[in-house]
Amino acid sequence: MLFSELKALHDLPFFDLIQKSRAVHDANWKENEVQLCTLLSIKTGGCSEDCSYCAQSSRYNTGLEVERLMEKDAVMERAKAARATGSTRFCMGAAWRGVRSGTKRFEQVLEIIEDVSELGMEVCVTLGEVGPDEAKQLKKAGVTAYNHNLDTSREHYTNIVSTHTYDDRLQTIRNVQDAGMSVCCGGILGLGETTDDRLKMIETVSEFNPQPESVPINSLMPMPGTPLEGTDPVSVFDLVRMIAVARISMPKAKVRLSAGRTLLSPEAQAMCFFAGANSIFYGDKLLTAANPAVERDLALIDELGLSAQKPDRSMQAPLATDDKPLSPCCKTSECAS
Ligand code: SAM
Ligand code: DTB
Ligand code: SF4
Repeated sequence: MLFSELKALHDLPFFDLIQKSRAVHDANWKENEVQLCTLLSIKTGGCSEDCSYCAQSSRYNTGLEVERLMEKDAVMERAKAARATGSTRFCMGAAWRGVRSGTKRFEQVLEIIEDVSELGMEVCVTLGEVGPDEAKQLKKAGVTAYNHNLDTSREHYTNIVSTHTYDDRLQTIRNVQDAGMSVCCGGILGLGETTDDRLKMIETVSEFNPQPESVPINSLMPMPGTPLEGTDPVSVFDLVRMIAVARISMPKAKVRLSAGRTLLSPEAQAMCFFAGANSIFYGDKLLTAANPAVERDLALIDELGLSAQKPDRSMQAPLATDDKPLSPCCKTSECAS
């Protein structure tokens, strides 16, 4: 959806906007379901990149202990525990700029994915940049979706990260889609961006062809020691508006109410679900930061009469439509399309 259309929606009176997004939600998501995704950081800290929101960048003194890639058995234990609490999607994250075929660590990750995908949950990974070969191997190993966020608008991105570019991010997304994997792509609110930056990010993501399978909307968790420590929290109404425009512009995508739920009351979360969010990160920890306790989430889900969405291991990636070009890629001269 184009920026001008998103802007017009966003600027509607609050109730008009959420009425519209609720109608789109009801037309596309008949059941009152919420997807429960559990995160695990399989490689924590020591990252070469300088993303100014991230506790895992080696550029900042965040007090985080750097850890090696987890052993497969330890990951399996955590995945089984997540399944036992009712989680339907297991998302493994690594603090890397990216991965390369033929390296030991990539081989290890592929082995982990192969085993985790036997457990019946959807398997998502977020490992940073991947090329066409890596993307194909990840799909073959059993990944159902690849998470790679754009995080903010192209214009604001350079204020947040200097070690890689927006085009690098787009190229990875395109590689993932070309390999036939579903893309999970969203952003963070609260990085000092304007409302227009937020809407530009939604424009870029919603204009992907095919659209993403899921769209995480994170609120910044201001991590001690990062340049964004001490940043003001995002207003609940701004968050709900962004969820609503994401729902309207990407009717079939799961819209995930992601990082930052510890800062939200149950009533604020209920408003997010009403506006079209239908997925959460579930489990006491995100990657390094806190998340609401499982018991509290289950109580909220029960209170609202929601139920957990079943996993779809045979999930087909959304299909591209013929009437518009495929998702953009890096646009450099070496790149053919
Ligand atoms: N290194 C990989 C990458 O950058 O794509 C994967 C891991 S990275 C931590 C995944 C995503 O977590 C980021 O793109 C960002 O959206 C989110 N994230 C990281 N730190 C955050 C924070 N402090 N608050 C909110 N979201 C955060
Ligand atoms: C996403 O959009 N949010 C998740 C997941 N994808 C990888 C990560 C949130 C991280 C929050 C900060 C932390 O735990 O360090
Ligand atoms: Fe590294 Fe990803 Fe954190 Fe950026 S967001 S510093 S790439 S782990």
